[in-house]
Amino acid sequence: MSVVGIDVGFQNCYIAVARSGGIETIANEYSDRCTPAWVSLASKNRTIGNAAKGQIITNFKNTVHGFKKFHGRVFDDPYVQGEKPKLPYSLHKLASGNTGIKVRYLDEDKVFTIEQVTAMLLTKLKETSESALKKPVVDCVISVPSFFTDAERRSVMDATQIAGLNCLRLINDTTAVALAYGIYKQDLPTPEEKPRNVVFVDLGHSSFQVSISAFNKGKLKVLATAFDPYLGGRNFDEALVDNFCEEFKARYKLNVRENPRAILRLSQECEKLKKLMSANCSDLPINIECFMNDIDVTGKMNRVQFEELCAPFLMRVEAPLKAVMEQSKLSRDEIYAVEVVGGATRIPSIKERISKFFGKDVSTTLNADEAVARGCALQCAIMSPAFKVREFSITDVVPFPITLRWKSPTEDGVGECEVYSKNHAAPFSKVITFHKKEPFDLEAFYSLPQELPYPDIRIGRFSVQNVVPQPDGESSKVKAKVRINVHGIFSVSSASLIEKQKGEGEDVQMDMEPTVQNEGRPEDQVREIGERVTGEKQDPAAGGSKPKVKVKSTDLPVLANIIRQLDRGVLNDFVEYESQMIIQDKLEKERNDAKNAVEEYVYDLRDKLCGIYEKYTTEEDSNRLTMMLEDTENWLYEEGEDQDKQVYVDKLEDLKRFGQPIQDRHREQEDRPRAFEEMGKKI
Ligand code: ATP
Ligand code: K
Ligand code: MG
Repeated sequence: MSVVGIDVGFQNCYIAVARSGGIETIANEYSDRCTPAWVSLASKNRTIGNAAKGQIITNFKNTVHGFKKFHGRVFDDPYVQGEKPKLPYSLHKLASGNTGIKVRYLDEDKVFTIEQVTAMLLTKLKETSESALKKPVVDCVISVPSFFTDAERRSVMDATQIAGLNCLRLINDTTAVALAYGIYKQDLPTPEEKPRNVVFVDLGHSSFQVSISAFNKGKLKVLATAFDPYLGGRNFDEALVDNFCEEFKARYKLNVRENPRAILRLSQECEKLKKLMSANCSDLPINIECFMNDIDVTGKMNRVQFEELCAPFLMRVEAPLKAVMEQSKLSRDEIYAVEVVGGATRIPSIKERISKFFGKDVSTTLNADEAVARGCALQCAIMSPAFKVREFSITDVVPFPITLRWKSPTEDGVGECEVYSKNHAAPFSKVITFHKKEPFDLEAFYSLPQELPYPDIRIGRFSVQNVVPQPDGESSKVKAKVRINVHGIFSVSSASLIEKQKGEGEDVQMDMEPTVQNEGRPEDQVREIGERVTGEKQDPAAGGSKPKVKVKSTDLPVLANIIRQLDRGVLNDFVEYESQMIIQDKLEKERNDAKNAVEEYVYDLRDKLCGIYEKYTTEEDSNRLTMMLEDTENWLYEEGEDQDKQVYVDKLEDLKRFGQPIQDRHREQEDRPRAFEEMGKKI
């Protein structure tokens, strides 16, 4: 069984695996531990990761990047609409209203869902892990931003399924970092002692996340999370791009905005400049040759100017820090350390602001790029029975409060109950008791629209079916179990109809503590019952003595209608289609390899015919072969440019029929003296 952790970043993805020596981050075929979150579609295949990024200038309309935040979003979402003009590829409104991506693939116009695009990226990451581990990879843990909602998380889960992965847990970025921090610490307070509180800050390319975790030996509890989902390194790049667009307009009369290729090149150069400014205070140049209309452009900037330009973004650093402290109710001197990760925390002014806010230096003891992936791999190791690792329990939090609403025979016609408050422990299950005579719907939604990263507060509708009155016509007692699962996803996971069977002895069935909340209505008595869930294992914490009544419990079907979720049938089609695309890529690779083999043979043999093979062939044969090689070379550039694999294989065979005898004669000669030597040794 594989133990793999994947950090799927907006810009950069990292993979960590558990091996006998511990956790290590692995490199891809470019010896790069970072795989860019880029996917490029073409007429014969897809390229993903580093190779896709290389396509950006030549195939920009079909090279997709910056798509992470389209998960769970409708096309009309303000964020999606805001991104649209900035992207070199096209977005498309799907029939469901969700965001799709429109590209040319296999010479056809094709719309992919965001789940499919992320699945392509995951396929690449899966293959990279498989070649490092030299075995199939299925089980994994994947990170998501702590502010990802249900719709976003479900969408990522669907992507993992399309890619053939079994995601054991979607873990929040900062929680993965907390695990990577805590698991090796030998000096954590004992469970009886006051915990050690550590702040984790992750500023990536697209978002800013902060959390506080309380550590004791063998466990961590997230106390609070806060975020700015729209603040990241990309904002700084964009500010630089805007700045130079204006400057180049004034100085060179260039309308850069109208040229997507130029914008892409400028963005790349601006990102480089931004990184250089992190290490350098002085004026730094930006030079782009043949930028537009054959004009070379130059510009410069220094850190002071940069900070001035980016002041509106720098100012946004403090709010989440303040929010997380307020929620945790800790004072600053109760904070043991502030650990920063994420590429954009390398901007000196960001670090300064964080350190000024907490009144202490920030710690950079974790690898800023790899900590999330390492945390994911650690979580995967903990959950995998195949791997021995120190027990470490994680309690995460609910980022946005969740409310349930249902029809009720009260004056206002609705019953409502906030089932999860902000920062409620997760994963977590609760049981709510209703008194109903007929099937009913539970509408789940986020209670605080202003906190949500998008406008649609709905989560879904859960229909509790087959509810009937008691034989005496009274309401039946219905218990509905609501749950935030290990991925941070909400559901009404089950329901049952409880019939009391009077006078049939005693038995404890109600193993939970009733009455946290009681609306006091005759029909809908809402009772909230706490029940901790650790992973998949339930912890029957409640208990105690209760009135013992024999009860009969009948499971009721719950029909879930989830907002913005991919249709399950369609999801299965996508699983199938992804494997077809994988095969297509493999075939295309084989075809290319066969073509390259012909090309290599031509060059190699031609060289050797005038060199080491010269004396093993006649001049006539040599001339004839040279002609053949030249014809083949020309053919490769003309009608041989784009042929089936078999054509190349046959071509190579043709050439070898003439080349091989020469090669054999040469080898024979070469081997003869060596054979004598060997014999000599024996004697
Ligand atoms: P997200 O977490 O938002 O999904 P990500 O995980 O892909 O995004 P990271 O890899 O953590 O993001 O960080 C990438 C960002 O960090 C980019 O904006 C990059 O330009 C920036 N960055 C990396 N190194 C430096 C540096 N030395 N100075 C300034 N910025 C840097
Ligand atoms: K990353
Ligand atoms: Mg990240």
